[in-house]
Order: sequence, then structure tokens, then C-alpha cells
Amino acid sequence: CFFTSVTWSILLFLYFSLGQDSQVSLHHVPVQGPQSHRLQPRYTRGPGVQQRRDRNKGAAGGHREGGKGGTNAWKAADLSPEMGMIFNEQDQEVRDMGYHKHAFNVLISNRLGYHRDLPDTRNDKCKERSYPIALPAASVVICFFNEALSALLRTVHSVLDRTPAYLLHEIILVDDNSELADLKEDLDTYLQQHLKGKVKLVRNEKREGLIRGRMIGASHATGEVLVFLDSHCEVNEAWLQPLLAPIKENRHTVVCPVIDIISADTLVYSPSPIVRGGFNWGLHFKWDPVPAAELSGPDAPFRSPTMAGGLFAMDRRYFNELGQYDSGMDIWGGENLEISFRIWMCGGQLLIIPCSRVGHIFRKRRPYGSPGGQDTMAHNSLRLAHVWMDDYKEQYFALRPELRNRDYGDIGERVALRKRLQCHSFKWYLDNIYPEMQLSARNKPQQPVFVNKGMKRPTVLQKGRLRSLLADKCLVAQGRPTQKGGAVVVRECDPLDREQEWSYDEEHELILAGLLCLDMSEIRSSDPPRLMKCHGSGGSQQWTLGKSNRLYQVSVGQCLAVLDPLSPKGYVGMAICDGSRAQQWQLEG
Ligand code: LR7
Ligand code: MN
Repeated sequence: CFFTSVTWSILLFLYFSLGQDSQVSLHHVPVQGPQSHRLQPRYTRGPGVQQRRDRNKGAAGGHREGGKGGTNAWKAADLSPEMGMIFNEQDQEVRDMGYHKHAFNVLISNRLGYHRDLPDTRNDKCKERSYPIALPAASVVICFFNEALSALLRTVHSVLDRTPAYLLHEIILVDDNSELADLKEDLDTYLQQHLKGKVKLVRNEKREGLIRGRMIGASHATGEVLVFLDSHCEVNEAWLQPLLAPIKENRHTVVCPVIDIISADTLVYSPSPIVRGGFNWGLHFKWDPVPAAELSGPDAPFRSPTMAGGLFAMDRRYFNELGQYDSGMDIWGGENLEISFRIWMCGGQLLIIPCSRVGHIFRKRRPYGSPGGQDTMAHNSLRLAHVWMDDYKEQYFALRPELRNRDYGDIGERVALRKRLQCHSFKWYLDNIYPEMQLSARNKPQQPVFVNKGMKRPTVLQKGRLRSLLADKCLVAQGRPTQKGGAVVVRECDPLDREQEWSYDEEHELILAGLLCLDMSEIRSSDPPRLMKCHGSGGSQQWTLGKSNRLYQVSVGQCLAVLDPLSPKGYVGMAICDGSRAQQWQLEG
């Protein structure tokens, strides 16, 4: 058994008596340091997580330290779909620039501030587990490029707020030569004023990418264990102890928390189902169901063939012995499979720890490229295929024939590392660690990322025509209701016309004639709404039928309005919610 002796009460006592951030002795040392698609698990249909209201700590937003009290009007515990409401041009600017630069709703992120309550997403059994009191202390390494300050600082503060001080050796931020001038200045100022001595900042003189960036961070670390996090995470209740305990037990164990979902549109935090990491022959990471034989309980660690990449803990000496990362890999991509293969093939093991929960903002696109515009995912995948996959690299080339003769740089050192560590063959890895992997996946349909009850259509709450109280007309498709991307307008109501019928469901989707969803463009919030395939992840298709009959759009933060009630064209658009009659709608059956 991993977890022995000491009870939660002792841990809690230590947690409070040592103080949460008061004991961390670190230095603020500015040091000059030397593609594909992500598979976002499509298993939650929007939010729906009960927010906890029972704690004062961190309940309010605002730029405070320590998380006590606060009077900010935007209470995280009250996180509502209207958190992103746009009141003026400045809000609009923050929202639109935020999506442009960071691909998530920065307006909401800023309003949340640097501390907030999170729903405790662990299984109840986790709360009864006990961990050794003596655990190795962690250096938390967070590498970032052009991150939104509020997301970065919420990551940092969530660690300070939810980690017993005696287990937190240090936090190291690696600024990967971010280009946003404001970010640099504001971060410097904030660290000086609020986190002096608690957070170490390392600045790369040139853009290194997240792989070399993390290696640089790790080289500055002195804690016994390294914990890597993306720069838009929030760690949850008692997240660290369950990660450290298995490492203490066996220092060749690498562990990942369950990665909970923070919605990019609403910042709502919701639990992830229990899944494990796999990959396909295109060398893309994917989530797989956990085979029953691997799962011994809802709170028990289980083996995972691969890691998603961003969030894991590893003994620092072991990280070095195992060859850190491949420093020939650039910017983004592939390093997660590379380190996963290396861990398993060279004598370690990789576990997912269901009692450790860390939220991550899942974006729909990556808001940055590589400096030279190269496809670094392909470059990095080629390197890992040539070093680790033996003849199985042919499976990759079968899917990517154009890469067969592509240059991938010198891999001599990595090949030597594999030899020195006397690692198993890739066949051994497939046979023993990932037997679900099929050969020549090319001829097989892609497995669904993850199928659970979340995929079923949500329950319809209300059905009927959507009538504008000002125009006394109904919202309909401008063309055919089957046409993706088609606009909507108001026309004469016809109670017999099924093509005027909207369904409003529990996920707050508005579906016309049972076919397409009313949708807003993420990038250009000034575009009028349109009909799109329902994607089931809230945000751009999430509407609330609110008080005073307004129809509020969650990711845009505005209300649906009739633009010119007298014009026969019947145009509608989004506008700042003002309660006017042009913004009043009734769903009538
Ligand atoms: O040039 C860069 N320099 C950086 O410092 C590019 C990125 N970064 C930083 C960036 O600011 C962020 O903090 O590196 C971190 C990861 O970049 P993301 O957030 O753009 O990556 P991602 O979340 O889309 O991608 C996942 O796969 C990557 C492959 O290289 C990394 O391993 C990411 O850490 C990883 N993220 C996760 O595992 C979180 C869960 C996602 C899933 C599934
Ligand atoms: Mn990320």
C-alpha cells in the first residue's frame, strides 16, 4: 500500500500551524537564463458544478495576497454565466483582446482575481486517505510564454493557498521570453510587491519553447521533487501529498494528477472523468478509458501508458538520471510521449493519482506559433520516433509519408542515453504497457476520444418559438435551418412552422428545429450569431434566458437584440445588455 500511518488531522494541524505561505523561503532572483491538434477531452457538456460557498478563504477576487476576506463584487463562489457580462467598451476590449492573445475569456479571468474557491472534485474516499507526514518537498516549475497575468498568478496563488508550506520548497517561474511588455512589467511589480521571497523568476533571453524552458527551470530547482505545471492551472484541495507519497515509496515513479477542466469561455471548474493517457500512430496524445483490471478503486493510483505532458511530479535526481528532456525538441509538442516512453522503457513507471486534482484551462486553439513558423510537433515527433520506436516508427510514416526524409537534427546523444539506460524495446512497451494499441490503425476507424453518458443529448427544458417583444416577430433561420453557418433573423411568427421551433436544453443550448445550435464566433464577438453544429461544450453556444426576458450569451457577455424593428430584413445582433425592449424575447410553446 502506498499510503501509511499518519492521519489527516495531523496533516491539517501542520498545514495551519506552519501557515500556508509564510514559511516558504525563496528569493526573487531575476536570472538571465541561457502541431497536430490537442485532444481536448470532449466529455463534459458545459458546466454544472456546484460551487462551494462554505469557505471564506479566497472567496473574493481582486489583487490580494493570502486570500483573506475581500469585497470584490465578483465572488468566485457565485461564478455565474453572467460573470462575463460586458458593460462598456473597455470590457469589450479586454474580452476580445483576451481571446485574440490567449484564446480564453480573460475578462472573466481578471474578474476572478488571483484566489478563488474551487469545487472539491475528489472522490469521497480520497478524503479518508492518509499520507506519511515526512514527504519530500517540491519545487514547482511553471514555464510560460505570453500568459495572461491573472491566469498565471492564479496558478501561483492556488499553489501557495493549497500547499502545506513545509512541502513547498519553492516556486520557479520561467518566462520564455514573452513578448507582451505589459505582462513583464506587471509581473515584476506584482512579484516585488506581493511575492517577494516566495517566487523565483527566471527569464530566458530567447524563446526556448516549453521543453528547454522546463529544463532551465529544473536546473534552478533545489527541491527533492520537481512538479511541472502549465501556466493556466489551479491546484485543488490537498493536491500535493497524494503526488509525493508514491514518489517517496519508489523514486522511479512519475505521477500525474487528474486534470480537471477549466472552461476557456466561462472559467467554470469541473471534474474530469477518470481516464488514462494513450496515443495514436499519428503520435497524438489521446485519452483512453481505464481497463477495469487496472482500476482497484476510485481513490487508487493506476498505471498510464502516457501523460498529457503539462502536469506531473518526478523525483529531481531521477529526472536528471533519466535524461531530463530531449533538448533538440522545440517550442511545443511530442515531449510528453517521449518522456512517457522513456519512463516505461527504462525501468520507471507512470501513474495517475485520482486523489490529486489540478484544473487546466483547455483552449480550443493554441494562441501562439513557433518563431520561424515551423511545425515543431512534427520535428519533435520525428526525433522521438527515431530514438524510441524501433521499427514501429513505420506506423507513423505510413500516416505521414512526407516526413520520412525530413531532417530531424542530431539524435546521437539520445540514442546513447537509451543504450546507457539499457532500456526495453518499443515492442516490450506495447506488449506490456499499452496492449490496447493496434497495429495499422490506418485501416481502422479512430477510437472515440472518450465515450460516456456526457455524450448523450441533454434534456430539453423548454420548446417553442422565440418571439421578439419589440418586433413581435420570431427568430428563424435566414436561409434553411439545416445550413451550417447560416444567419438568423426575425420574421412573422407561424405557430405551425416547425422550422421556427427552438429547444432550450439543460446545457443552455438553443437548437433550431432540432438541428443546429445558436452559436457565437469566439474571435469576432461583433459578428451576429449563426447556426452551427452543436459542440456540447458550452461557451459559444451557451445562452441564458434571464430576468427581464433577456437572452444573454455567455462567452460574448452580451444580449441578443433586434437591430431595426421596422426593417423587413429583420436583422439581429449582439449588444451590451441594457434591458431595452429590443433585447426582450419570449420562448412560447
Ligand atoms: O514556446 C512556448 N513556451 C512556453 O513556455 C510555448 C508554450 N509555453 C508554455 C505555455 O505558456 C504553457 O504554460 O508551456 C505551457 C504549455 O503550453 P500550452 O498550454 O499551450 O500547451 P497545451 O496545454 O495545449 O498542451 C499540452 O501538450 C504540450 C505538448 O508539448 C505540453 O506538454 C503541455 O504542457 C500540455 N498541457 C497539458 O498536459 C495540460 C492538459 C492538456 C491535455 C490533454
Ligand atoms: Mn496548457
